[in-house]
Amino acid sequence: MFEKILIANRGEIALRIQRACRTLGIKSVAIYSEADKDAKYVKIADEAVCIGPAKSSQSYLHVPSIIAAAEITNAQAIHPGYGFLSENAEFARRVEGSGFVFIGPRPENIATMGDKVKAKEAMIKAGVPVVPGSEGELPLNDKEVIKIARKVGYPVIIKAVAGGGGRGMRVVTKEEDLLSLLEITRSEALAGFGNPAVYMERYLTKPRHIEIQILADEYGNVIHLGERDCSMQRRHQKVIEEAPGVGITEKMRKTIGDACVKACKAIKYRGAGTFEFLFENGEFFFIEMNTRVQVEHTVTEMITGIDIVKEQIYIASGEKLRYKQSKVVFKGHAIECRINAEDPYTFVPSPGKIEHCHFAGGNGIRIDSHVYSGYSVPPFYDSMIGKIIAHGENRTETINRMKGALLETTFKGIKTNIPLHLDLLNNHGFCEGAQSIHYLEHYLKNK
Ligand code: MV4
Repeated sequence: MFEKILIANRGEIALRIQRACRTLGIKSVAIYSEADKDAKYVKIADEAVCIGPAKSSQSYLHVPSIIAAAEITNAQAIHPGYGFLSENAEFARRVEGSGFVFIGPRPENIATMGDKVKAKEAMIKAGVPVVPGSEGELPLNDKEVIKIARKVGYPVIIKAVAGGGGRGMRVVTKEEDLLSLLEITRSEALAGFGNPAVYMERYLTKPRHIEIQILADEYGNVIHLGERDCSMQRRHQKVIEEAPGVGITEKMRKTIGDACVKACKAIKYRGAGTFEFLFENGEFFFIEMNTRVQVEHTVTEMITGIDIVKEQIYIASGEKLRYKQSKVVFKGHAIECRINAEDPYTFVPSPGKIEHCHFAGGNGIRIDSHVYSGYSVPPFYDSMIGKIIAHGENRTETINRMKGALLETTFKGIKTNIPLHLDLLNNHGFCEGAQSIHYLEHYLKNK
């Protein structure tokens, strides 16, 4: 096992990884930008290294500074968290090339999944159901593209091969619009990702976003930890996530989970990973794979009792997977509310000094947050300041617990989206469950 790990991230996930290191008795190194010097996890870190100014490109994305911090502190491994460099294959290669262990997948797997066409091809080969669409990237010949779209059937969606997470996509409802929207998507892809290649899929009009968490070790052992429903989103930012998914039967979970396990074995995947699916009319369609720990990993942890970050560290240290599939049992229901420093109705960010704050507690409530009374939320990064996770015997009990936790929680000095969460948890449609990815945006429009 490692003696010291460098945490190449900030905010609540830096604290989350620091906690996992303490659990395992591993020393950890916090890196921080000048804007994060007052973060509590920095102050209580075993060691902390300032790696640059507030701007991410000069700190949390600045590879030489991060590698240098690992060298001067004698860290053995680097955990990238989520966002920033977590899905950058070149970073993973440079970490390993500098003699450190990258706590994550093999660089080749990160690169494959970063190319959405290659990712889909790998899934088709492994028997995972994908959204029907073009075979690979679209040709440059307009007539060919028109033919492909007719075959796929309208509405279609054009996506950037190098995109993902909702960036660089266009829905086309009729043939007249196809070529102009194709051109726009290609030039945006080139400008945004340096790669103009695009592909096409049939556009699913009312899907849910269901994702499967997997864990894989170095030796080809793989398990799945069931699904999460992440359909409650606004502008591709998830707001509430839950596990298990309402209406996802044991049989469906086993079928799709086993398919993901088989795919991991086929591509020799290692580490934690998530398969994203669109779920419509009882069918799963693969869209993307995330090769990192995700914000919403917590709901899976609550219902399985498995510490995903701890397992990432065990896997990276070369241990055999410590759980067999038959030992993974799902207990109760969990919901996560992402707490953002923002206006709950306009969504305008609300950074600044937290004059005072108080978080909920009690049975079945978990708080993952790095903020405290007197802390100033810097304006340079994501507005998420923490997560409240509720766990209960069933979904109703979990919703009730979460409402209590939101009522107990107070923030003075900054605005948060807690009022929005309370509105949603009292909303009939939310309480019914199994809503599509468009539900929250429609709800907000009608309010
Ligand atoms: C789609 C889709 C409908 N049909 N693909 C958006 C994020 C990216 N991961 C894929 N996305 C979508 N792909 C087909 N063929 C609808 C979306 C989509 C979406 C997906 C998941 C969560 C939220 C979403 C919000 C809008 C659109």
